[in-house]
Amino acid sequence: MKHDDALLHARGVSQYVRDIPVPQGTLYAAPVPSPVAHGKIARLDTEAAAAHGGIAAVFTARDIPGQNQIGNMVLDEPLLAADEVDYVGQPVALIIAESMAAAREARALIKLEVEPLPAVFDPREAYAQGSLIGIPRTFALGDVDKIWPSCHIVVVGRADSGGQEHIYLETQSALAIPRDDGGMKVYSATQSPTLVQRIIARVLGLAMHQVEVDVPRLGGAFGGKEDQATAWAALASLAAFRLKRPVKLVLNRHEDVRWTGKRHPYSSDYKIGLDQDGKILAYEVTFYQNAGAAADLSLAILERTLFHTTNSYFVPNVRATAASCRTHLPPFTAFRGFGAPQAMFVMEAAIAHAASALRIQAAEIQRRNLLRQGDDLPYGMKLETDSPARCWAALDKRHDLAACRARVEAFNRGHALTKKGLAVMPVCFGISFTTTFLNQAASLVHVYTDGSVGVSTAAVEMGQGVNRKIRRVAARTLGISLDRVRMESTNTTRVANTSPTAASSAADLNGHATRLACLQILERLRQALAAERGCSAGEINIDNEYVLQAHQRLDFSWEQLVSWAYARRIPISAYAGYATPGIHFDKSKEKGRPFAYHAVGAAVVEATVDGLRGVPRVDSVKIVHDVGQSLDPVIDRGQIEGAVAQGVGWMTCEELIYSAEGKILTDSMATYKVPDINDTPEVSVDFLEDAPQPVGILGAKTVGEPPLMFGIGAYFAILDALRFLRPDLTPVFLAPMTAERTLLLLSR
Ligand code: LUZ
Ligand code: MOS
Repeated sequence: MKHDDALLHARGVSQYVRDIPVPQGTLYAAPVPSPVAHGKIARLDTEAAAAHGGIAAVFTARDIPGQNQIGNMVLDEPLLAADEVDYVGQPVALIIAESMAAAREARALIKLEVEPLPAVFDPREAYAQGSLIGIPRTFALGDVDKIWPSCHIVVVGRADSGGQEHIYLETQSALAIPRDDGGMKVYSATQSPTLVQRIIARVLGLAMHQVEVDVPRLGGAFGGKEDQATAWAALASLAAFRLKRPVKLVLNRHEDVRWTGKRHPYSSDYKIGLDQDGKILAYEVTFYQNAGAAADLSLAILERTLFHTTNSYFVPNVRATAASCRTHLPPFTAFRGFGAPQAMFVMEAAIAHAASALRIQAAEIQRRNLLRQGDDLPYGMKLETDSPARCWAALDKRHDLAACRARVEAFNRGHALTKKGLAVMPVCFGISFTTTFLNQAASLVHVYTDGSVGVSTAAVEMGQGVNRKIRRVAARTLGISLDRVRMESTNTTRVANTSPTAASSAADLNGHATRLACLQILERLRQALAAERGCSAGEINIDNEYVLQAHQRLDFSWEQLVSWAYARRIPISAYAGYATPGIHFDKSKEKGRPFAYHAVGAAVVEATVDGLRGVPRVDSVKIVHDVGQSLDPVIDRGQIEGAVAQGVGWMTCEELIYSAEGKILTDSMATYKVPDINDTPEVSVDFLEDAPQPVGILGAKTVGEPPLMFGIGAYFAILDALRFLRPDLTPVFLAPMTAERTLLLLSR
């Protein structure tokens, strides 16, 4: 089964926001970025630029009719800098021109003088200066302080992980078209149509019903368009509103990489205590999150870091503290995993450190401490599945971990300069938005009189296959063929108050809502037909495009049924909402049941290091993942493979480098290295057998984010190989483990 749009993509005819034919008179917008990381705007003179040929207007903060504020969770982010700039790349003005090239060219004519102020780029430094977003939070279980003295060993250390650029293929884009009544229709490449709508309304001083946001599809997002599509859509709308002409804004790759947020870099301190047998007794950790210059989603991401502090392990005594530190870099934002990968990296570092101190395999510690059903998690929830241990066992059965280890050691005995390494990486990821109220969705289902079906939901298709999954839900619920069902664009006038397509939840939430809407239509059809045939509604069913009565197929097709129903004035459209049941969280106690369920898996990662050149290579990632009863195994497999490549990239080759002035140097695909076809490892995926899921839609578990974290194993597999080359090496936990870093470690 293919992705819904596979044929369109392959033929190059799929329309992204930038491909939508623009109305006549469309203008183009180019933001003017701040050249310095922190400073006071002393002079901003736009006259020369505005007078230039082909330039329609130049806007600054003074031209904003509503509020100059695009903050979502915290109101700390201007659309256009007014008095002060807080990071290199922050928009200070907007040039509108007849062509994109003219708009970009005119940037050179803007006279911007900034009096520099001290800037901070390191989260620990920001923390020391008291530059925080919100107040630090602590999750605790048991009492770590009481336990340290009774531990057989206690190790302390530091672990740092770098940021990660999303490299969605489609860069940030928006097309704003003024409506005749003063409102605005906006095509936006966003995961959060309602957020874009709300912020545009705020910036323009309009009611939300005057702003319509439509999302045809995204060319990838990975979290980068959860909060950060907003600014570009709002800028285009500002210009369209002022000039009463359509305005298009599309960032090029350099601009996108320079100006937009990325995964948060973290710096963390850990302390872990174990008994003689490798049982973890206590774990204490402090996370310093580099939030960048504005809150964006940092506090929600910080919260998910805390939720995933101990990953797949049961630790009876835990104290985890996390601080969001404000620095002068572009605001960091959501990225697949949303703070959980950063936490899991630290936990694995602590385990690797303890393993080397205890002189046992890390995998031994991992296995002995895997969460079991009923175990307490540090946030008040008990684990409701035995999948961590079952996935580990299935992985061991499928790939024989002891044999893998023996094979690696045999290879290493036979090779002096090239060494292999191995790491197992279990993942246990909570499913639901941690912000409980976001766990809702809605669906609008229209059945047309020819039997075809159109479905609108809050879900945004970004290549992850959510459209196909929801189509499957509708087709299965109605008893008709998949071809009958079409997914419409995501549009705020058809489905309002959308939660972002995020948190791996879109198929779950919107699938449930679609099922409920389809059931309404089905029930009306059954009632009407039962009345006509003098039977009970329960006897009527639709299966395989035909109506059944008491399991007997009638000579009455779906198509005949719907036109029959329409002629009897039975409504064949329905709207339904869905809210995840049974979830809650009390922030005053940091306890609750925040997740509907946990997504679980385990992987074994193998790597090879060339000891002479220092080049690491991740050879394979072999996975057993619990997807429940997959809604679409091919899509799930694709999601897992892509996530692994992204996780491995984050841990090995993707490195963000900034100048001392806070300017990103790795601002192109030539300098920022993502895994390509040659260095993506072999990925093998098996689904856990007999893994039903009562909460997910039609028994399926979600796959979006969790498999990214299998990639963390790549770091530890390389570290393992390095220890064969340099047995005296003290383990360092500083990701990514690039070729440069590997070489430096080997040569020091
Ligand atoms: N976005 C969000 C997310 O707003 N809340 C979440 O809990 C979340 N989790 C993962 C990815 N995006
Ligand atoms: Mo996300 S990190 O937008 O699910």
